[in-house]
Amino acid sequence: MDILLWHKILRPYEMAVAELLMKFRHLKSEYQQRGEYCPIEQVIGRVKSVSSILDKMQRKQVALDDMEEKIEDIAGIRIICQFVEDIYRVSGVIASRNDMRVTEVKDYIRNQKESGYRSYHLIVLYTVQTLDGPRDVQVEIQIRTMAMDFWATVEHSLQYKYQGRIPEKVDIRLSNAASAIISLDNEMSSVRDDIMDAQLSSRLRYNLVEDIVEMIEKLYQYTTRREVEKIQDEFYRVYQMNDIEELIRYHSELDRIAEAYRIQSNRHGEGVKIIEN
Ligand code: 0O2
Repeated sequence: MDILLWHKILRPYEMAVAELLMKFRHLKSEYQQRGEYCPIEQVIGRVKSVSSILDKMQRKQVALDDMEEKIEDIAGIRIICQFVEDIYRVSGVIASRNDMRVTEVKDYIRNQKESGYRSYHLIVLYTVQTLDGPRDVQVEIQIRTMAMDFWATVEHSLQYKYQGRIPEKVDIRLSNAASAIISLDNEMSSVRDDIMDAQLSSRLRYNLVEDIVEMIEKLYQYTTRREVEKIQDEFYRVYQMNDIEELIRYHSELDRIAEAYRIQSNRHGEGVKIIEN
């Protein structure tokens, strides 16, 4: 039998997880910088431990030679969303990318598992560049709401504690909790528009203030201290009005002043434009 050099085998999976984590986190900040609603709440990733791989191989009767093909979640990314609708949006974004190829979809939301488990799984092929050349590795991407994640985490711990033989009364509780999670996700979806509005407006305020502060700092290099003081006082006055329309108006006014000095503020500008339309 060949000797398995586990760390060498797992290296490309580690690379895949690290790269994908970075890409999804970038995607998240792109939404935020544009001032658009971000369907991704949190992204985490892990490479399965050797013991967990061996357990799964034993459970599924997988031969060592077939491990990399049959154990599809050696590399795992988990994307947490606020709403069920966001899960399908994120899966659409993933399907449209050309740096990963979806090979399998398991929708445990529409087809809940008997255990009560709900989540949306994609298996993708992702290419990493190794010293030996390009390598395609399978990555499992789990997309779920915060509520689904809470349930899955608790259930996973109980499975571990009872070694897969959860007592009936605990099982009934888990099943009740799974139903409550469905109701919770449905309730949250029904106020999704209101929550999204509130989040966007708070993001817009954040972007505007960042932009304004940046423009004031740049203006300080071009105009007199007295002038900048006047501009800053006006900013604090407008800010205290707690009126987003006034803040947008002030931002445009400052933008015109900055333009006269040929100062460009583009760090958060995109977001401001999009929401003004
Ligand atoms: P771990 O320890 O989380 O890594 P398949 O042949 O496709 O049916 P497979 O490969 O197990 O079997 O795929 P599946 O069912 O999509 O499960 C993949 C992962 O989803 C699991 O990995 C779990 O992380 C999670 N999962 C699936 N079912 C459940 C469940 O009932 N409860 C919880 N808490 N998580 C679940 P692992 O390797 O089983 O576990």
